[in-house]
Amino acid sequence: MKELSSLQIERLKYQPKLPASLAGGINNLTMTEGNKTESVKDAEQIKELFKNTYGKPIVTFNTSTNTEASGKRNIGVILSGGQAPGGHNVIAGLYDALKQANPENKLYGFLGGPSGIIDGNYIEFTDEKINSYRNTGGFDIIGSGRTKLETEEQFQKSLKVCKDLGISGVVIIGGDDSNTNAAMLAEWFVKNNADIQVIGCPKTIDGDLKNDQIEISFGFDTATKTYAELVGNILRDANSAKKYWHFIKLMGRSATHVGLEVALQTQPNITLISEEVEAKKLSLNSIVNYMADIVAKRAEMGKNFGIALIPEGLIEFIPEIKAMISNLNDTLAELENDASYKNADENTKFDIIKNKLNSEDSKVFTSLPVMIKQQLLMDRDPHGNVQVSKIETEKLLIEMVNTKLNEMKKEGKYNGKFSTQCHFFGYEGRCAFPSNFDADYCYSLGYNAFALIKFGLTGYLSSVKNLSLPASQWVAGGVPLTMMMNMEKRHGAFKPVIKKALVELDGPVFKKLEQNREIWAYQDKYLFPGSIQYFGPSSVCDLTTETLKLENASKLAAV
Ligand code: FBP
Repeated sequence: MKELSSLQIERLKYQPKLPASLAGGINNLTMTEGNKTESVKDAEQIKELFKNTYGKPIVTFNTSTNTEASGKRNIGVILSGGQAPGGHNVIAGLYDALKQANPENKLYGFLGGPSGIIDGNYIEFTDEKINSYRNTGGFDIIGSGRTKLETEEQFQKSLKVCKDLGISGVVIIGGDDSNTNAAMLAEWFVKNNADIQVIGCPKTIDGDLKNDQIEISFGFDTATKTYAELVGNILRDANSAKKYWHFIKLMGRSATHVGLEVALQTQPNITLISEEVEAKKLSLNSIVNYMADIVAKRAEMGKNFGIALIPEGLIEFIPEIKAMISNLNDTLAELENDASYKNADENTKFDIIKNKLNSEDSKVFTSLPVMIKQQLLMDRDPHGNVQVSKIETEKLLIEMVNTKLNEMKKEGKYNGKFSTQCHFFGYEGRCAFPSNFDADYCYSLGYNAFALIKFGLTGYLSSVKNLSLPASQWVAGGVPLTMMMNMEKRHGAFKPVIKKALVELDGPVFKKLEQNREIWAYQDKYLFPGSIQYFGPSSVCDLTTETLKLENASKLAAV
């Protein structure tokens, strides 16, 4: 018997809430179809690439009084990409729905992410296994991975593995890249008459898999609450000791939803938003000047301390660096099989890159500190993304702000003390126990994924909406994956991918920061959210994020 903490024991007993439309039971559902759909962009190319799964309608479920028995089904499930709190509950919801539909149904879990379905590494879930993971964080029930499912060989192997196990439905739990995989696999299975459905579930702490139909990806709620607790604790420390500037980088590979949500929950002195940097075409120097100016003004007020939140993906949004990285990505793709580059020492590599980039990009690359150059040359992930979690932007900014302050000191414009601490909060929040919201949302997404399978759909993302209302009023259904796709350059070539949702600068969430940040910079209005609460009054335990509250309130106001 595994030893469990008191909280582990209590959380295993938590019964997640389902929307009323699903709570009547998996065999008592009706499905309503909406209008045919189009992809968000590049419709002609996406339609051509997804001939069999393009343009399907959005669907919603409701409870029906008729009971419809289900035939026997075997289903496979994959956890894909970065961990996000609640993944285990998606599997638990899927398992419960499938067993409720027919106790003879089987659920297989592919091990280690998408490579599990290719290589035939799997387990069969049992009551005992599922019951020991309910409402827990992490993806350790079957593990995860970032293999990109895209080649004919991978699809053929997956088909064989599914056929051998009698699997007729696969659920892929992942972010934008992993659900792109789901869309490709769904299309391939239909094209090859495989009779295997594929359904996706929206996961990522980054919160950038969202659109008009998907209000939020799971994990964002718990991860932001965890980071907000940590940032709140640091705010209190800074305000007590009054001697450090804390530069805190927060996860979120591209979008700054995490940074924005944490800022609203804690009200720090500086919050950088990548999307604003890009829209206003702010150079690295202008960002540094903005930060140094706040540090200097606070020093004049006798406050040689403060907190700055820095988005993980910032570097890719600074126009001159973004242009350089895009050129660098193509260059690295070209050099992929070049032995003289691969075997070269670091300085020679820098020189090769410098000479291959155009003169503007070459200048930018050369101007960066060695540490950042090294980090930019590291391997891309299998989806072609720069691994921004390994780029120490917080250190780069500390170094540059310090240099700027020294210049200001010489000019008599600054007379303070800039003593710093840097932090990176990412892995600290990705496997936390899911909040009640994520526990309920994830369980509902998994349960609903089986409903989509039961109604014969493929190439859909499980969707649960109306999330700022109590769970009983949530609306369950499905959205065609192709509806969210567009064409983007990856590894030097244009590929179909699910479009990432970035922070909208005219949206209510950013507006709230914009209206308050000048005050928060100088008058310390810090908030201390404390840790996630699982038991107690609903006003403390079931609260949704500021982002969801503000976005849904503004949608309602617009109706
Ligand atoms: P997903 O998009 O797969 O959900 O992962 C998001 C993320 O947590 C990013 O915030 C971060 O940049 C990245 O994963 C880190 O990846 P890794 O786990 O490979 O270090």
